Amino acid sequence: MKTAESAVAGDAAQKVYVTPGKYDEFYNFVSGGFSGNVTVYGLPSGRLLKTIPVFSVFPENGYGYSEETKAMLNTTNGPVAWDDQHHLELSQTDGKQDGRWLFANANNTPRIARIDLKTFKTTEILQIPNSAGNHSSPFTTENTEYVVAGTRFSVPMGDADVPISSFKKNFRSTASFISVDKSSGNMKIAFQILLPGMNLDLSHAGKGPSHDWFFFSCYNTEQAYTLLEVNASQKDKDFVVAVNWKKAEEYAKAGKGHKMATTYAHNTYDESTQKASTVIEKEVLVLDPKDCPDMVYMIPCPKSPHGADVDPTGEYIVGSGKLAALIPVFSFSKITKAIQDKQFEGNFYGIPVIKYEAALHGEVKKPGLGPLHTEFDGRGNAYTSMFLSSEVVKWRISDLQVLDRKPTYYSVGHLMIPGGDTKNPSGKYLVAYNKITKDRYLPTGPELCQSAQLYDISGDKMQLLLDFPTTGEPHYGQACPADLIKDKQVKYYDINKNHSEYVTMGEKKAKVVRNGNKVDVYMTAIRSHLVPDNIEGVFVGDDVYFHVTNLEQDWDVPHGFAVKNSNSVDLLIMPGETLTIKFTPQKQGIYPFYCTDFCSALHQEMSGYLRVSPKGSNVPLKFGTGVVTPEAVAKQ
Ligand code: RUQ
Ligand code: CUA
Repeated sequence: MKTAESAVAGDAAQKVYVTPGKYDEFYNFVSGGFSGNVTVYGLPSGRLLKTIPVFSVFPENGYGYSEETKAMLNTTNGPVAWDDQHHLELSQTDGKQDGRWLFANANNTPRIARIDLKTFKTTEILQIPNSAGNHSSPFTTENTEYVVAGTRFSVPMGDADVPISSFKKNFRSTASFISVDKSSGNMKIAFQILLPGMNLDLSHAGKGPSHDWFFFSCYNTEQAYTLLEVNASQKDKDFVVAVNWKKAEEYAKAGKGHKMATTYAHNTYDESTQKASTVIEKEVLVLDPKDCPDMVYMIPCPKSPHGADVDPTGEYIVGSGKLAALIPVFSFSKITKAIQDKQFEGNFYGIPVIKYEAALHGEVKKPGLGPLHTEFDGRGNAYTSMFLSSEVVKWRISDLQVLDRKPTYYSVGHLMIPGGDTKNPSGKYLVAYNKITKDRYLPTGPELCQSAQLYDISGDKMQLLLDFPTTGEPHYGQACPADLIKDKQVKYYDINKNHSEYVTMGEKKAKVVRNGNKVDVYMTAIRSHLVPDNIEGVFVGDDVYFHVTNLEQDWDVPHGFAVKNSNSVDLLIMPGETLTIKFTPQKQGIYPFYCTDFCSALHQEMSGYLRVSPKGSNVPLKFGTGVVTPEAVAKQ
C-alpha cells in the first residue's frame, strides 16, 4: 500500500491552506453518527467551525437542559436525549441547494430534524411513527416538497404485540413522505406508504425527468429476523423500490389512504417566544400499494444494496450492492418503458417486479469490492466508495468505464461532493467519510479519532489533499458554497422582538419573585455584570429558575451563566435572547454564579452571590446589585 506521504503530492498543502483571516470556500455539514449532533467544517481547510446540537443534549450551550430547549427532545416515549444521526440533506429549489434549511435523521428513535441555516439552530423535530431504524432519511425532492423517511427495521404497525417469528405476516416497512411548508419550513407527515417486511436502506429523489419518483434501496427481502448476517444474504438480488410520489399524492387526495390512530411528537422552536413546544399528533394517513396501483414498483438489484443514488440529469439510478462485484446502473427512461410494456417478472407482495434487464442501463464491471455510495461531479462522472477495498472509484456514466481509483485510509463509507446529489454539483472536491482510521493520527487510547479525507477531483485523476478528524462517526455530509449562506446569518436577536414570557427588558426590570417554593429570577446580562447579582431569601429545596436575558445588541457577544453546585449545565445566551436554567439547592450556603463565556476585559468580574438559607428560616427575599461596576461608576 502507498504511504500517506507518497499519495499526497507536493502542491496539496497549498490547495488546502486557507490563509489566517480568510474564509473557506465551502461549508461542510457532517453527520455526527452516535454523537447525535451535526458538525460544521470549512472546506478545503477541514477546520471545525461549529457543533449544532440536534438530537443529543449539548452542555456547551445548554441545549436540551434549558427550559426553553427541553421540549425539542420530547417524544412519545418521554424526553430522549441522544440519537444516532446518519444523513443530512440541504433544502433544494429546482434541484439546486437554496441555503435555507438542513435536514437530519435520527435512526434510533425515528425522527427528522430541520436546522435553520440563518441561525444554525435546530428549530423543528418530528417523530416518525410506524418506523424503526429511520435510516433511508432525510432525503428531499427537488423543490423540498417532501422530506422522506424510510425504515431500516421493519416492525408491526401500530406497535402491535406479536411474536417475532410472525415477521412475514405482521412486520412492515414504511416510507414516510413529510411535506415541508414553502415559507416556514414546517414539517407534517403527508402520508406513509406501507411496504413489505424488509429493510429499506437508503434513498434519493428523482430529478428532471424522474422528478415524480423516489428510489429506495432495500435488503433482507429474505425477510430474516435472526442472524441477518447469513440469513439476509441468501438471494442474488434484492430491490430498488421505485415510488411514484406524485401518484401517491393523488391517491392521498382521492381518499385512497386510511387514517391510522397512532401518536408521535412534533417539536417546534418559536423564535418569537424563544421557546420550544411539543404537540402530540394523533393519526397518520397510510397508503397501501394494494389499493393504489401504479404507485410502487420493484427493480431487482444485486446483492444487498446499500446506496441508491440519482445522477444530476435524473436519468440514471445507481444501486450499490455491498456484496456485489459490480455496480448496476438503471435508466429512468427504460424503467418507464418497462412499466408501459409490462415487462415484469412476477411481484413481491403484490408489487410488480420490473425485469432487471429491462430497467438496466448497464453494469460497471469489477469496480472494486463492497460498493456503497455514489456521488456525481456534473461532468458525466460518478464516484463510488468501496468499503472492502478501501478506495474511491471514478467511472463514466455513459459507457460505465472505470477511469481512476484512489485509496482511502481506511474503509470508506459515504462520499460527498458539494451539491453531488443535486442537479448542479460543484465538481472541485470530494470528501470521503471513513469508518476506521487505524494509524492516521496520534493514538488516543482504545478509541482512535474519526476521520474524513479530502480529494481534489477537478482534474482527470483524483488527488488526495488532506485528512481531517471529525466528531462522532461521520456518515453522510452535505456541502454548499459559503456564499449561499454566509451573508444570511442572524447576528443577534432584536431585543424588542423578544416575546419570551420571562424576558427582562432592561436592568430596572430585573426582579426576583417567589410563588410557594418556586422562585423566578428575572436577570439581565450585559458587559460586564449580571443584575441582580446579590440574591437572598432563597431556601433549601426551592426550585429556582434563573431566566437570563442577554441585553447585548451586537454580533458575537453571548454571555454564559452557571451557578455553583448546579446539577444541570450552563447556559449560553445569545444577544437579545432569554434562556432559563432550573436550580434546586440541596444545602444551605453561599452560591456564587458567574458568566461562563469570556466576554470582555471585565468578564472575571461578571458574577454574583445567591444566599441559600435553611428551609423554614425567616430570611427575607432581597435582590439587587451589591457590587458597583466600573461601568456603573462611569455612568454616574
Ligand atoms: S450509512 S456507510 Cu449512510 Cu448509515 Cu452507508
Ligand atoms: Cu459575560 Cu463573561
